[in-house]
Order: sequence, then C-alpha cells, then structure tokens
Amino acid sequence: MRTQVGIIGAGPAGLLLAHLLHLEGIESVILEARNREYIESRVRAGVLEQTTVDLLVQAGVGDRLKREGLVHRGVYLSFDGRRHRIDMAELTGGRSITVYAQHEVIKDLVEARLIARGMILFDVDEVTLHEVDQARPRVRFRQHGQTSELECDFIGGCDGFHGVSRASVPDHVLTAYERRYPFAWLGILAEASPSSEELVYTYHERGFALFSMRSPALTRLYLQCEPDEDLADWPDHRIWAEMLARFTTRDGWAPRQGPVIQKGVTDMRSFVVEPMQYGRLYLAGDAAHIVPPTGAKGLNLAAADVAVLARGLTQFYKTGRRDWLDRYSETCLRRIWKVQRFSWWMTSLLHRFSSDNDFDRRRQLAELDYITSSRAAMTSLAENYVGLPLD
Ligand code: RFL
Ligand code: PHB
Repeated sequence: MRTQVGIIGAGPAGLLLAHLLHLEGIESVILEARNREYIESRVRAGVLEQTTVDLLVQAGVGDRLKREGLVHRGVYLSFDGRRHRIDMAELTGGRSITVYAQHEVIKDLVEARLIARGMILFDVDEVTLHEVDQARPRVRFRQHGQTSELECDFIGGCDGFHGVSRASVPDHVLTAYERRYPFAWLGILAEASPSSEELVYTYHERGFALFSMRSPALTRLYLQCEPDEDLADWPDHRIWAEMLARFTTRDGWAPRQGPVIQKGVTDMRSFVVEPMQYGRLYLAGDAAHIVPPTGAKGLNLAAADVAVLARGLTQFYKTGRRDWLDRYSETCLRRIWKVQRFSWWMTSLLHRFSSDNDFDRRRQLAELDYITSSRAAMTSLAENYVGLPLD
C-alpha cells in the first residue's frame, strides 16, 4: 500500500489532520488501534476554544457543532462560598468557548472522512514505524491477523500519549519535560439538567471541584482526589455528598443531582517532548504533549498542532518547499509552552497541595480575589481560556 501521509491514530489530531489534508487534495491513510464504536463513544474533553471552533467551521465540519454546541460567554470562579463571573466575551472582544463533547467531534470527523472516501483502517495492531529518517518511511501493521505495509512520504504520529510514534524516535533526539501532580480527578456524568449555564471552577478547603456539562440534560462534574483513588470506594452517595460539600455557595447554589451514568479517574501531568519532528515523522497532539485538564486545553492543542502540520504539508506538495515543515516543531512549541504555563497555573491556583501550609492557602485565596477584581488579571485569564491565536 502506498499513500502520501500515513497517520497513526484516529483521535481528534489524526482525524482532523486527514480532513485538512483532504481539503488540499492530499491523500492519507489512518491506522487506528480501536474500532469505530469505541472511538465514537469514548468520554473525554468537552470544551472547545474559539480558535478550535473557527478551525472546524472553516474546514466544513462545524455544522452540528454550531447547531448543538453550547456557547459560553463567561465562566465562574468560586471560592470562599461565592461565585464570581468572568465575562470572557466582554474581555476578549466577543470571543467565547463552546461546550461540545470530544466524541461528537470524532463522529463529525469520521463522517467527513467517509464522505470523502478516505481510508481509516480500524482494529490494527503491532504497528511499527520504519526508516522514518529516510525519503520513503514505512508503517508495518497487522489487521485481522494479516500483516501489511504502508509506504508514505510523511508520517503523522497522532496516536496519543501511549502510542508507538514517540517511542519510535531514537532516545537521544528527544528531550522530555515533565511535571506530575500529587492528585487526580474523579469525573462523573450525571443525568441531571445543569444548574448553571456556565462552568464553575471551585477552590475549596476539601479540594478542587469543577462543574461542567454536556447537554441541557447532562451534567459533568469533577472532584480533586488521590492519584491512586479506587472507584469502588466512591459509591454515588459519597460522590454527591462530597460534590455538595465543595460546590454549595452561601446563596445556596449547588449542582442538581441525578443518576450517575459514567465514572472515571484521570491522572494529572504536564509533559512536552522537544522537538516534535524527526526525519519525516511529525508528532501531534497527546503524542507530543499532555496538559492537566484544568485549563481544558488538550483537545485544543491537538487541533492547533495539526493545523500547523497541514499547512506545512500543503506548502510542500504545492511548491516543493519544506521551510514550514522544517519549522513545524518550533512553531507549535511556542504556543504549546504558553498553554502549558496556563494549564499549570490554573491547576496550581485551584487545587489543594498536601505540601501547602496556611501561608500558601492564604496566598491562593488572595490570588483568586485579585483575579476576580482586577480587569487586567481577568483579561489575562480570559484570553488564554478562549484560546491564543494559532501563531
Ligand atoms: P487521542 O485522543 O488519545 O487519540 C489517539 C488515538 O490513537 C490511537 N492509538 C493507536 N492507533 C494505532 N496504533 C497505535 N499503536 C495506537 N496507540 C493509540 C488511540 O486508540 C486513539 O484513538 O489523542 P489526540 O488525537 O492527540 O487528542 C488529544 C485529546 O484526546 C486529549 O488531549 C483531550 O481529551 C484532553 N482533555 C481535554 N482537552 C480539552 O481540550 N478540553 C477538555 O475539556 C478536556 N477534558 C481531557 C479532558 C482528557 C480527559 N481524559 C480522560 C484524559 C477530560 C478528561 C477526563
Ligand atoms: C469537561 O467538561 O469535561 C471539562 C471542562 C473544563 C475542563 C476540563 C474538562 O477544564
């Protein structure tokens, strides 16, 4: 088999890359370890930056997103028993975020791929990359027990944090930067209509809590918990008691309760590898970096990376020039590090660290007070939250 761009992974990065290339007449093949039902139902992110929404709409895959996505022009920070609204749209010249589940983005992109008659091979395993530093890299894989080989001009390594792409780059080429956090998030999806129209990020002495949603009928909630938390220790009544203890404000606001239909624990880390390219292999999305979910940036960073990569590949196929491709890593990393900083800062601001003392807690409260009372500080939060420009 032969194609122009071989793409490993059908997450948001791989699927969007394939679609952006298709719009420029560039052919690709996507290899995905899981099946279609699995990737279209995996519950993950839910917040799209304005920058990501614009990208999806311009690429022609934003119709359902525009119809069904919930546009949020503000966000709440809650501490000391009070909610404080940050008017993001007013502070950023009308920019906003849209709540639209990641697996809905996946469904829209898979559909676009099928309409374009592009190839996605599901259920592949034993994926290995070969000669990525040569002119004709190859991907070997197995599907339904049969081994095949895909020869390509370039490879998009879009296979997430645990994929094979990053591991295929020789160790001495990559430098990894990492920070682990001493806590995790316990997340639930509940059949309850959201009791706030906008997200609520809560700082509480019992730990961080986040109120979000997926639709007018589904509430999404998270609690800071121990990194090795066992879900068996968290029956629904304990989860709700803890949610109410952290969220309830002095004016009586709290999430509405309902049947819990999904539960999970997410660990928290910041991670970047540099560079994000080696020979003809380009890493994008979680394959190259991870952010703690507090800034809601993972999916958005993945989309920004592939926008830059698609532009570089388009320049190559149209003109034969490689200067944008050569600068891919450098271009992406400038934005990535700013987003890493923001995600780390939101995490540090809002979580309880076991190493903190009373001084640190007073400092966190003072910072929250500052952010919710200074227009300059609020503007900085708002412009990062709605998304920095692509470059
Ligand atoms: P993905 O989505 O992990 O996709 C990688 C794909 O590659 C496949 N794969 C392989 N395929 C072939 N061969 C192999 N050897 C393979 N190994 C893996 C996998 O099956 C998968 O289909 O990476 P991508 O495309 O880079 O996208 C990244 C995002 O998924 C991720 O950053 C976000 O979900 C992070 N995230 C959030 N991001 C946001 O922007 N906003 C949010 O509100 C937000 N909330 C979250 C999140 C992530 C969470 N979890 C569960 C980690 C909330 C949570 C709870
Ligand atoms: C979500 O709705 O899943 C969500 C929202 C905001 C975040 C993280 C996750 O910061």
